Amino acid sequence: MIDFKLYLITDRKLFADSGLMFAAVEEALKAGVRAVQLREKDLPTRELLYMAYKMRGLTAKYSAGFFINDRVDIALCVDADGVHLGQNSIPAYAVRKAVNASRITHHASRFLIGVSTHNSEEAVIAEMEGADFVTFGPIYHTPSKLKYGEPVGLESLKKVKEKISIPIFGIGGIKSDNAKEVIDAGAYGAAVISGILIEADTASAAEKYLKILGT
Ligand code: 3NM
Repeated sequence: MIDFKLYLITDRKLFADSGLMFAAVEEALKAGVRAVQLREKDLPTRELLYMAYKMRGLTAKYSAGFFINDRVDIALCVDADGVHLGQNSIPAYAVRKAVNASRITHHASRFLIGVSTHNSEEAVIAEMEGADFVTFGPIYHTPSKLKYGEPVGLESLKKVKEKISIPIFGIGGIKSDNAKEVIDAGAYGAAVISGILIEADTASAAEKYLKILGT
């Protein structure tokens, strides 16, 4: 069961230092954000682990879900609620097997697996391989177009929605003023970086999304 509609993703490069990022994430949590993904792909392992422990503590304080991008090992180390896999990550079925082996004794709740997808084939495969949810995008142009490719648009979101039954989070350029059309096209929720983290008033930016998406 995915009990959040707004999926906040981190990017420490938007901040002068990581302390400011933690402060912004805390503001968003206070405003009601229920899930955070730590996505700091270029950090050395030990720095990432340290940041992950800290973010786990912060999200736990607000009873929010916590996901680690790509690194299943770090997700398990810090007792995250799940992992978010890319197309080049270990596939979901392999993660599930490893996690079942390591958590069986002390965890009642399911370890959640999200997968980043960019076309319907990837989404169908993610579901078949055991993902609990996918992100699908980029829906709109993002400032970092080179990294994420051309927008896939709302029509392709509608088509993916017809093909899979796990929740789909739209991602890429989703702002509070276009979030409703993403939901209307079939998304369960929205995954957001800049729409929340670059806003001077993080809390009110988060509240705007939550009002549209629901918590
Ligand atoms: N993944 P913003 S788009 C991290 O399409 C990410 O898979 C994407 O940032 C994908 O909310 C994206 O600032 C960037 O547009 C999302």
